[in-house]
Amino acid sequence: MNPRPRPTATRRLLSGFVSLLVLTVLVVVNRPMVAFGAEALHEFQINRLSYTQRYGHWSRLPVPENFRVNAIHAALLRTGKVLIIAGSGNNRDNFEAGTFRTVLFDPANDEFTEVPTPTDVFCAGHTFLASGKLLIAGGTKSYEVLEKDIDHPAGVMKIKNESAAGGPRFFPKGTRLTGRNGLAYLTRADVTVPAATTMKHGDAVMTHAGEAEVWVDAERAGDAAIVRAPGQYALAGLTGADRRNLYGLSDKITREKQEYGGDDTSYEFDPITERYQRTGDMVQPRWYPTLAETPNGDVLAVSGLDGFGRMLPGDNERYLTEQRRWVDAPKLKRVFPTYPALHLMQDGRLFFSGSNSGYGSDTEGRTPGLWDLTNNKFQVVPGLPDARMTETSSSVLLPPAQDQKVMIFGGGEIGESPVSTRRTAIADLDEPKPAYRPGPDLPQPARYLSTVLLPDDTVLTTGGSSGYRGGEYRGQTRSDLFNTQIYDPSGNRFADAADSTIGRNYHSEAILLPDGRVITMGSDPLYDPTGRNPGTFEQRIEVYSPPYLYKGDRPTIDGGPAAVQRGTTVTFATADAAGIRAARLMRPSAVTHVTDVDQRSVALDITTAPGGLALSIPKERGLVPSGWYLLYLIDAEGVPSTGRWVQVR
Ligand SMILES: [Cu+2]
Repeated sequence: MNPRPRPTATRRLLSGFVSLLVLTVLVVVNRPMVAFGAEALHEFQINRLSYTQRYGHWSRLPVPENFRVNAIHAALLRTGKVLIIAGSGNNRDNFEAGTFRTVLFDPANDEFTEVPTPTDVFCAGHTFLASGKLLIAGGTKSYEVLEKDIDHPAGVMKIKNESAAGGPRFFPKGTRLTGRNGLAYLTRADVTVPAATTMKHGDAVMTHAGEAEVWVDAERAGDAAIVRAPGQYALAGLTGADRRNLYGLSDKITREKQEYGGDDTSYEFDPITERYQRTGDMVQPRWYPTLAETPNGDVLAVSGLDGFGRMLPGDNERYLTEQRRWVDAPKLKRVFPTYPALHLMQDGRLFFSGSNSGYGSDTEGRTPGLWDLTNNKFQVVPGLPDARMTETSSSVLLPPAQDQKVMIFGGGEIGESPVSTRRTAIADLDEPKPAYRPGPDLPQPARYLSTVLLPDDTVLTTGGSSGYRGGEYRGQTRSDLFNTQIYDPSGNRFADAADSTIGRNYHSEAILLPDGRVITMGSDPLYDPTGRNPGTFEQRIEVYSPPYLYKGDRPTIDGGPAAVQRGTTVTFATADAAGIRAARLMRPSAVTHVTDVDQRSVALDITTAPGGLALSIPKERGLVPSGWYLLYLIDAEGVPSTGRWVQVR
């Protein structure tokens, strides 16, 4: 028998190619089966108890069609319901139609309800008051207008009134002003100009002109009506002395982009009636302000764009909670970028972590530091690595609040820059000369990372994207991050958690629910997955169950007071007293644009008491500001009870 000849190299190559071809055809034909198999295996793996005990578990929340909204703001009310605010939801059609949305989600029964929304609170600021009401101030008065859409040059006209005698003067929308160039400009809205005021300085009487600002648009389209120098404008229809006393002043009238304009409305959202209650208006209209609680229970509104889309030059204001009205805070003039993260510290100072979102000076007001509200002094906190990458970063007061450590996570360069960072850093503000020190890096560079304090003293970090608004990053068209990790301050390291299944970038939120789960919502990508068409707002909601929910029985809180005083010791009933390792008071989240200065976790000293545990409430207001908190008892395995609402006075 002749031995079979060895195939030539060419033949071998050819037969290998044929096998590969056959295999490829088989795989392609059966692709759905292969994919289905891989998916089923993945499903099986992520649902195993050994997996969920280590990494936790994500699930989708079924949201009825009519409750799907663009979640821009989220807060946990003391009823346990989640307030989800869209306002116009960054949608021009909604804005022009006056369609503003707010919904409530009750995690106890998965039910949604609609809340009437009186004005466009999109991009307002918010914080909880001692009463448990959510103060919501500012919002959107006008949408941006892009350069390409501007045919008629426009600008801000200041209308002056030099006369004290005639009282305030009203000019309807469409009032004409004529410039030295002989061209006409029309007011975009009604405007009332206050009368001049007079003041006596010795023998001399000083007159201070009244003034009001309004947008004007050139009557005529095209570049001819552009004005780039300050000038005076004559108001049509005036006679006699009015012609001298009333006039317009404008710095420039151009076809440049018009930014979003802020609103001055302010509300307290009542968790019991579930309605917005109007308060006094703000002194300044604000778009993208931060509302920061101060130790006496009043609130400071900081930064923002004004009614004409201009950065407020360090003008901040104070909400007098007792009087439900806003007043100017001229002694607290200080420049910050929009949505600055201002954390209330034990000594009553506000720590600006550096985190911010949106707009601001390139050079001024971006340095982290401690702001003393008693004298407007600012102590710089140095040492932040990647100091230019604080925009769209997030920061938290690490648990427990007594440690007085603030951690900053990720962030990007100013504006639409594609550059972002993996950096985290921690400032120990208890030190005499506090400074940032590097923390462990995030797995990927991240903007818009959601950071949520958990009852077991860890911090869940989830979502975000490496690129601007989920877009292009290092050659990839989309850059949403699905990896989730849990930071443990005691070991100063991240542990991997289960992957989320929905990308969350700009305009997304995550907050702790009373039962210890975390809800995530929102995301406003600039582009669709192809990177060529505009993106659509993400309206699906996910819920993450941390590993501690898979470790068996949870301790219970069986009874206790509904309200407690700072500096006192109070007894809560529990059958699990012997196994309890820690007790925490957690202030609920109120978050937008990854800015959440409300959430904090305060440690309570524990002693045994008949039928339960005696818990000591710290006495410092800067540590435990008045308000509603969730009380958690945590056992030796790190398993928390369900939160129980307690009002701290
Ligand atoms: Cu925004």
